[in-house]
Amino acid sequence: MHYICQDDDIAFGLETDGGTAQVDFDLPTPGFSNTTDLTAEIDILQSLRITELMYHPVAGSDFEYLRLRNIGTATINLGGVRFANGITLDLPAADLDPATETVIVRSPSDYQGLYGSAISVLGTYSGKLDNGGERVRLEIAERGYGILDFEYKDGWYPITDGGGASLVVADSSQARGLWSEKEGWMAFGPDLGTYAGWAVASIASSDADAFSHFADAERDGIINALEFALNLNPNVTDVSGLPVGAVEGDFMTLTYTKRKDSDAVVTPEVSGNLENWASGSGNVVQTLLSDDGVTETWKARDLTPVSTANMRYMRLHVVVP
Ligand SMILES: [Ca+2]
Ligand SMILES: [Ca+2]
Ligand SMILES: [Ca+2]
Repeated sequence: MHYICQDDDIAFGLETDGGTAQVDFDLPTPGFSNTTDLTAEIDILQSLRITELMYHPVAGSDFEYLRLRNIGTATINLGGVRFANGITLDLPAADLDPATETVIVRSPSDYQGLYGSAISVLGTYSGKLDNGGERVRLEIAERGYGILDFEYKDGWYPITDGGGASLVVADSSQARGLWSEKEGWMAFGPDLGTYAGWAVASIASSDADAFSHFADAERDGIINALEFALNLNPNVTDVSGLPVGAVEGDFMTLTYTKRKDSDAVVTPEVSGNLENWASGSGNVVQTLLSDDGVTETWKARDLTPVSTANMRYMRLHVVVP
């Protein structure tokens, strides 16, 4: 008897065999008595959710990951749960406690090299998350019950399509149908004001070593920390955007562009002997030349006249946490 549209993957039947109460079942029960104990399956179905998809990392598919969360109140065991479409993986028989997350990845070493080990890696999947979007199915293998079955799209949030951001579910307790809708997801961008966020979003390399502060993968002599602080490009040899020194009238100047709103600290310093360096208002005066919202360009001027000194030098002191 059908009198309303049913939800996907929700069966409808008599609460007890031979009874009269009619209820929605969280699990269909073909071949079983309606009183079969499917508590474990129901817990998984109601509690296990995909909460993040990094399907198109800047650095290449080895840096993909998919985050899972137990949104329920009971510990669930993931044995018998599998990814059956898009990527394939039989999850190991590990427990996932309530409000706990884990990730599955394409390459554990690359994942941990770039993102760290704050979230444990549960398993390594085969295949890739298609950069153009595709259907992903998470199911209870033995019974074929769909936990989540959805199609994500690269066009929902272009910044997730190789722009450094991932797809994160808007609300992990939302209706399962929302996994297939743009409204069910948000773009989660890295914090470009931190070195780690900038590196994840900016460095196009499949080599985990390329992400360190001191790496210089494209060999332009500028280490990543400086590429970050001065808003340069870590993937190409920079020919413009570098600090420029000059003598204006009787004073040395150094004009430089730096990233705004970052935790890098860029300080112009002056010296007469390359040994003792000074900074601050008694030694250097700075003028803001331009601000485009992302970067600021400053001109620093040495307060010691060139004509009164044997030698004058200027440099930028850069600290990147
Ligand atoms: Ca991909
Ligand atoms: Ca470089
Ligand atoms: Ca560069």
